[in-house]
Amino acid sequence: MLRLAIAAALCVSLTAVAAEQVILDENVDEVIAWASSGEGTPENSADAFKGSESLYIGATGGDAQNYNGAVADWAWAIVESPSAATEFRYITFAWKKDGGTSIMLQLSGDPDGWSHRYHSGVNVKGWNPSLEAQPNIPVDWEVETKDLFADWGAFTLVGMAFSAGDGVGAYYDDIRLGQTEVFADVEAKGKLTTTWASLRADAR
Ligand SMILES: [Ca+2]
Repeated sequence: MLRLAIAAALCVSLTAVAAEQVILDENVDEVIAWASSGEGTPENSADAFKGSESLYIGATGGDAQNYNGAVADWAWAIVESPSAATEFRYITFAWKKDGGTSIMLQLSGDPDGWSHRYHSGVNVKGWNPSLEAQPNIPVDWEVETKDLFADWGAFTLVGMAFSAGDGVGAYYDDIRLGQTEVFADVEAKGKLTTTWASLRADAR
């Protein structure tokens, strides 16, 4: 019985891991290379939520962002019931700000272009539609997990914008697409997660 319970729990866990697509984590230089539009000043930062690097968007003026509305080879299908390897429903991301009032993540899609946005704090540029994740900016790393299909309906995700909003830099890390709302645990700094420990505790 105990063995069955562990096997069943592990099976669920492995399924969740298999159904994820990493957009941003330890590939910051690649992301900076494709997010080549915009007037932000991107850097590979050692201030990471996960692993050893995050994407920092310096924002000294202009549109205060870096983006690409049509990343090469991107055609992630956002659907109600994902099954194929390129189909997803959920997104998770970690972000924070050094101060200021605004942070935003924009998703470019077909149809509707950039009209899929999330922000915390003030939507200082007035870019809409945008859904508020939190009323205040994340002063430390915060993780947001969103149901893209529920929020925006079906679309094909083809691009992304990292938008610091005001004159203060913003950090992004651990952006993943998932087929379920349960993402694989992250061993973030100071937040060692416990998939196996939880399994063992449940089985006792
Ligand atoms: Ca990282």
